[in-house]
Amino acid sequence: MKLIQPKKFKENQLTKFQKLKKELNSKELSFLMEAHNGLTAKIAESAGFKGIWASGLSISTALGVRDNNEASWTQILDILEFMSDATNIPILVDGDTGYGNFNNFRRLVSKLCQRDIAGVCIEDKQYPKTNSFIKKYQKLADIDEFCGKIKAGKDTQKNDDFSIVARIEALIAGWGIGEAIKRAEAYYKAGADAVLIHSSKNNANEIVKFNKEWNNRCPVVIIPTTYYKTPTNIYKKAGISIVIWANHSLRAAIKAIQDVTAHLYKKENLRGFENQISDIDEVFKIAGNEELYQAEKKYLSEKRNYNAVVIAASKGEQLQHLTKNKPKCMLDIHGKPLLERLTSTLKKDNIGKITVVSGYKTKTIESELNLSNVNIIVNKEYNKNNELYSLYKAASEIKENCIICYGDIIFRKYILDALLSFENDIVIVVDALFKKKKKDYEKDLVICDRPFTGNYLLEKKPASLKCICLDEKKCKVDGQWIGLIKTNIKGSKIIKDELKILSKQKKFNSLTIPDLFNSLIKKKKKIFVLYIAGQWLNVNDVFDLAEARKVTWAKSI
Ligand code: SPV
Ligand code: MG
Repeated sequence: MKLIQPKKFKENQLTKFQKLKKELNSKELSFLMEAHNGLTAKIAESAGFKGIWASGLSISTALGVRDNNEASWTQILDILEFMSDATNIPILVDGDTGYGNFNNFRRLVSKLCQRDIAGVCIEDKQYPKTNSFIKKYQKLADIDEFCGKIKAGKDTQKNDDFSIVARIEALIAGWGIGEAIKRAEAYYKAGADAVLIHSSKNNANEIVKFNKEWNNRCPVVIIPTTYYKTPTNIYKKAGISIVIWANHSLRAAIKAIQDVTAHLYKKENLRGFENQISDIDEVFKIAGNEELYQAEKKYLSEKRNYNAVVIAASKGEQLQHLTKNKPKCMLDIHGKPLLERLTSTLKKDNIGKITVVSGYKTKTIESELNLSNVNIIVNKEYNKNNELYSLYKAASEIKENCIICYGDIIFRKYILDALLSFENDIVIVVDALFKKKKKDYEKDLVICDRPFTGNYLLEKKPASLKCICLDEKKCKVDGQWIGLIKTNIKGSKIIKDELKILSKQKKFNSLTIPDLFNSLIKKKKKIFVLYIAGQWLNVNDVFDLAEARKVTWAKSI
């Protein structure tokens, strides 16, 4: 009898077909872990298993049907495709009895090869199959008919290294070792790459006996579901090639799901059970969210990767009784809080994560703002410090590409679009048509290296900031900073580093964002300017509020 000569494979360059072949033919004992969907396949791979058993019993059960070929083979194929796509280790699929005669099996084999499934195991029983552990008469297939099936499969396989494992049910059906060997011999001759000898005994005696007689004529696979206590050594000594843990993911899942379901049903609360289930981060980790995040950075337009930090801690003293119960950012503008209009403008431009630094009456923000994609950081001492301190509270969120803005402004979306199109490290938005008014507390007036040209669509090179927070009467002002900043990765770091330095100063609690700008300018850091001509507003007092409620564009943002 010809002995199988293991093929020499170059490690790391193996196809899934070759990987399974290698495990079947190697002298080492290896293990396949059951999986029944993409998730369990991934878990088997990350645990270190060299291959997966796509169990018919488990896939059927997970689909809510019986292991009697109730799920069609194409439905199983769809599941296998998910499992194969999710992993890099080979899958040996439980092909039951081959879903019909040789002809049906041929079609299965060619589809499995197309889907990168490394091998199939078929059992010598009749269609529709019955699970081997169901204690009823198990009718075996005719040997010649089964051999024809194996031959048809081997002739059809589109990949030379695809494996067909012939499963012998003679011991299950009570026909004894003699019949099992006879069948093994016939199947091997018909072209099977390995045989699987199945047993439902609670010890490995008949398996060991079979192997002794079989004497390694071709690789042998076993499924120790009932004789699971057998020490691995016995299999090694018997010369077994692969051990399959055939249903253990499914059984573990059933128990775990039953437990948490019962707990939730009874207690109507997860408390006390949280450590017995995976946390959501684990779910994202298994799903591979990190890869998507990296891919988004590579393939999506820049603006999708923006974070935003919105400074909305102050009460708005000038608004007097209007801000008795809510911060000014929550004042109603055409039926929606101002902050809702601001955050929805940000969301419309796909700003991924918005962090609002609240202070005064945080609860109103929490209860009245749509919090999807919005995270709130509370500056509890908002009345003892100034806006730079609020920004500092959210320093960890100033990362990568970031929008930083005051919480009491709204602006038309094209302003944000234009800002996001700048590639410079730090860019601020300056209104060149600011009204020469007005109030003592009006600030953020700026001088730039050149004035607004009046034709901002054609401005190729952005202006840059020379200084901010000036006394308008003393010098010629180019505009008013509207409270909106954009940074890229480098700009975010520059701002964060400067915040750290300024936070060490005694007067830090009194500092404003313009102080941060001036400090950066002193250090020769460039702050670029996007000039705009109106189409934004802030709400500092009742006059501003009245204007905001008058402006019609505010309704549509
Ligand atoms: C399966 O996992 O579906 C099998 C193995 O066929 S067993 O259920 O142990 O027969
Ligand atoms: Mg099965």
